[in-house]
Amino acid sequence: MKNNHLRELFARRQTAVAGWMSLDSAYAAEVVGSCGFDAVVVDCQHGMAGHAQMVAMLQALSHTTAVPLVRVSQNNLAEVNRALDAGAYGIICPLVNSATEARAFGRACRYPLGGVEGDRSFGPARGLLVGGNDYADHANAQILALAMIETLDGLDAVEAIAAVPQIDGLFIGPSDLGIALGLGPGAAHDHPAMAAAIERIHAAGNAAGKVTGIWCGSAEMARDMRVKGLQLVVPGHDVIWLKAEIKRRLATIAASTAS
Ligand code: 3PY
Ligand code: MG
Repeated sequence: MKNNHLRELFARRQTAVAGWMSLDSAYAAEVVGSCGFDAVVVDCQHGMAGHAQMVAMLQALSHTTAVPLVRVSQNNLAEVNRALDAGAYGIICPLVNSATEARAFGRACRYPLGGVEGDRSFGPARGLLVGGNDYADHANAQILALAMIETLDGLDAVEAIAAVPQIDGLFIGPSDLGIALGLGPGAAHDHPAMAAAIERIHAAGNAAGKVTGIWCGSAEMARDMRVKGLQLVVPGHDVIWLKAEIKRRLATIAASTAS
């Protein structure tokens, strides 16, 4: 099976940088995947993509060097299986609130093979195409299962969640976590309560030998999180980048004077 490049980066203790798609466009995924990101996440929770568009976006990502990941809309065996069968090399699961929920999610990502406890059903239609004929032998070791910590319950249980064997890592959702902490969705990452929560989650990941990733609203936040040693950072999403560049261009033109 083709290696998961993210696992190679994590093993070398390098921080991976991922793009994030909220548009439901294969062409846009292809463009973002060609920009040099280590991975690209198709967001099926808050993004626009349904199943058919997600499949088309994973196909578009296949001829880029970015590892294709999917954020599913909920912790659901069928949805996780469909994204993996469509060729995702990793799943980000939102709103994981307990070790029990983390176990259900992690099991959804694993085949019950070789002593591994899993619930994944066999039928990796596109997984075989992108991974190779030996997909079943290696999928458990290659696929990444990242549990989102973004609620007070999740934060309280983070050490137990990180210890679940089927989970490869934690992924922080700062907007929901900011709301949970009473700071609102735009809370600064260096607000003391937010910084302490991020530190606790990162420490729990490290103690369990798991990676910790984080969604970031800006490149500056992603840079700061990389400096702190988080292993996966996401510097915003496609629509943020698009809007920012459109506004910048319009402002440049508006600042000019006609001669
Ligand atoms: C959050 O910040 O809550 C997220 O889920 C990031 O997409
Ligand atoms: Mg969230």
